[in-house]
Formats: sequence, C-alpha cells, structure tokens
Amino acid sequence: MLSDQDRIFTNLYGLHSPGLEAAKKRGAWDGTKFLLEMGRDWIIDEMKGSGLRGRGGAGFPTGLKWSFMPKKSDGRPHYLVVNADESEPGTCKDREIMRHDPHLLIEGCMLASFAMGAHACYIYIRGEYVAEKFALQRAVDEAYEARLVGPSNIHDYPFDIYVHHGAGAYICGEETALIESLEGKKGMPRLKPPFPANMGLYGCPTTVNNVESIAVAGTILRRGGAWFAGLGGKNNTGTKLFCVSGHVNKPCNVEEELGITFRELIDKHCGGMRGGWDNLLCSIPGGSSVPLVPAEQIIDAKMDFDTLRNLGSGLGTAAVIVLDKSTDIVGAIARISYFYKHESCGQCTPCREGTGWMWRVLTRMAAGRAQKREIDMLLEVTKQVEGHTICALGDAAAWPIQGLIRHFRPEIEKRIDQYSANPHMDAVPMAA
Ligand code: L3W
Ligand code: SF4
Repeated sequence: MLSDQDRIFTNLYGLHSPGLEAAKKRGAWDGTKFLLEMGRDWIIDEMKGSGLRGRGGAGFPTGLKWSFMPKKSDGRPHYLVVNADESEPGTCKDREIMRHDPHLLIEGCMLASFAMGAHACYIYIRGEYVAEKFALQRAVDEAYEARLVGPSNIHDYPFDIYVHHGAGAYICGEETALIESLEGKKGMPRLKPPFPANMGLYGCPTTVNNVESIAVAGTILRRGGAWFAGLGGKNNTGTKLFCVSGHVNKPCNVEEELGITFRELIDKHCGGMRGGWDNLLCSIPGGSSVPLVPAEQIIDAKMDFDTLRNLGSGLGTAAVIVLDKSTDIVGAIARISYFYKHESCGQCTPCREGTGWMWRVLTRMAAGRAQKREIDMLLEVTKQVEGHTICALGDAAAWPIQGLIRHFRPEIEKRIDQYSANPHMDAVPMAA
C-alpha cells in the first residue's frame, strides 16, 4: 500500500490551494536551479533510471523518449508539447493535476524542456476543460511574475510556456494531430515515421508528453530515479493516477502504486464493488480503447502495463471502468463504437468506413437483429481495421469489439436466438 509520503499528488487534493505559495510549501519549485545545474544528461539518466513509462496510454519509456531529441542543434528550435487533451472516455486524471497541482506541471515542463534543449513549451488543453485552462493559465502567470519562467528568469534558462486551448476533438490527443492543430491546421494525424523527435512542431524536433508524465518529473528528480523505481514492480514502476468509474460505491481519482490489485484498488479507495464482488461482470481497465477483461480474470489482477497486456487488454490511461451484472455489455460496447465512429478524422478508409460499419452491426447485435455468422464477419472486419490505419484510433475502435466477442460471444448469440424466436418483439432484454 502506498504511503502518503510517497504520493506525488492526491494526498493534497482538497486540502491546499493550487497557488504558488502553497505549491512551494508542498515542495514544488524546490531546488529547481540545482536540478538544472546537474545537467541535461543527468536529468535524462535519472528519468531513465526511474523506469517511468508514459502516462498517456502507450506506456513508452519517458527517459528514452527524451533521449531521442537531437543532442546538438542544427539551427532548428526544439519544443516540448504537453498533451493535456485528455479525452479518452473514463479518463479524468490530468484534469485533477491542472486543477490542484498546476505548479508541479509547470516546473516539470521547465525541467523536461531543459533536458531536451527546448526553450518553449506548449500545453495543449482539451477544449471542454475551461476551468482547468483558467487554473493553469493563472499558475503560468504566477510563475512568470515570480520569474520562475520567462525569457530572463531566476533559473538562468530562458524558457517560455504557452497554454493553447483545443476545440473539442478527441483525435487532437493523438500527438501528430495535436501538432497539426497547434500549427493552426485541421487536427489530422500524420504518418509516423518521421516521429516528432525528428520532425514535429513546425518541422522541428519535438517531444509530446502526457501531463502526468511531465508533472511527476520534478519529484522524481528531487527524490531520485531510484526512489520511483522502488515503487511498483519491475518494468512497471512508480505511482500512477487511477480514475475509477462505473459500478463502484464511490468512484474516484486516486494515486496508487502500479501493481496494486484491482480488488484492493476498489476496496480501499472506492468503497467496494456495488452489490458485492459477486456482482462484477467485467472491467475496461485502461480507458475505452482497451479490451474488456471478465470478472474472474480481472478481480485479482495487478494493475500494471504488463499484467493487463498479458490478459489481452492494457493499462492505457489507467481509467478503470467497472461494470456490474446489470450492464448491457453488447450495448455498452456498441456505444463505445459510436464514439470512435464520431471521432474518426476520416482520412483513412479502414477507419472512416470501418468504424461506422462496426457500430451499425454491433447496434443491431445489441438488439439481437443479426445472424450468428455476422459475429465472425464483424471480428474479421476489426482485424482489417486494426493495424491498417494512420493512427491508433483504428486500433482503439477495433480492440473493444474484439474483447467483447472474445469474452461475450454467448451473450450475443443468446440475443440473436431470442430475436429470431420472436422477431416482433421491440427489443431483446438487455441485461444478462
Ligand atoms: C521516436 C521511435 N519516438 C515511439 C514515441 C511516439 C509517441 C510514443 C508512443 O498512442 C496509445 C494508443 C491509444 N522514435 C519511437 C518514438 N515513439 N517509437 O513514443 O508511441 P506509440 O506509437 O506507441 O503510441 P501513441 O501513438 O502515442 C497512444 C492509447 O494510447 N490510449 C489513448 C489515450 C488517449 C488519451 C487522451 O485522452 N488524450 O490519453 C489509451 O489506451 O489507443 O494506443 O510519442 O512518438 N522509434
Ligand atoms: Fe483519422 Fe482514423 Fe485514420 Fe486516425 S485511423 S488518421 S482517426 S481516419
């Protein structure tokens, strides 16, 4: 169990002001100049040693990503871009950081930018996050006034930071679409490679990191990479913000050690499972993009990248959606399919056509109005979408359906049987 001393964020929520003076008392901006004086290589080595894996969904090692930025300048400026376009259904952790601990984020921006030779950082914040945008801008203004950042600051590292407000498109959370949007164009993903580290914002070396990945950097550097690496498990280190929603008694955001079990997470922080553990149907453990995991597999599973991947799912953003037995699981996944159809940018055919096709078929299946052979046809289409698109939205649309068919095929078949026995019924009863 994570002790309060090892929490980076959530032991503070609700107790303190997000303002600069209070943030400093909690440790933000403490010794930042000293950390900068340790040098770029030291910072990157500590981040590598911490084992921190990106907190935006992909879990890519953060220190390694920073090391991809060119060491020597070829005349092009370097940029850090912070992805605060938090839009993955179920995910609301970065929102908490921007509301309550914006100075940890701003300090992290400076440290990360310095390590990568960037003198400017853009924080791209989700369009719907209006209060958070103002909270963050207030904190940025405070940091400028206190000369913690700015062209001439007490850290002797010229550094500017800009908050950019998005316009409400999920796809702008994809790093290259985000870059396009920052450049003033339509938010449409680019093909990778080239990766942003070589060709990012305005064609310059750029690193795009999630809010949480950057906001933990100051604490990691102050306490040492080894401290962070000592929490969690091998290859799954540190603390993580979990956003638990759905059929638990008390949905919440909480910081815990990676590797806490699903059951412990819910019992300790969420007042337990609604109706008791026998009532658990399944969980979508990492935001809507990852496949569901049925009750018997998830209940004692470790909540970390590798365990959940071995269960055919993923930690994603650690947005843990808990579903009890009252859930219309086929209808729920059909609703998720609608989300991806709606958010597809439309530039590649498998995604543009496939997301709509999959949603329509699944919606019929939810009501039993389908033929059993269509289940395999739907599965086949998900495989034609997965891995055949420019960005990961295609995969994200395919995976939840694959998880449904893998674990709940009998439920789909039962509905089809019920409907064919009585085709005049309005709808098949949704609950199992
Ligand atoms: C240089 C290489 N850089 C990889 C960088 C790359 C990126 C990072 C991870 O998708 C997932 C997606 C969603 N040289 C590199 C390299 N990089 N190889 O590393 O890259 P990648 O391609 O593994 O992932 P991605 O495209 O960033 C993210 C899933 O997260 N997801 C979505 C969450 C959405 C939000 C939101 O609300 N905004 O967080 C949740 O599971 O499906 O699979 O930076 O450039 N050789
Ligand atoms: Fe756009 Fe979908 Fe292609 Fe991504 S996969 S680029 S969202 S059409």
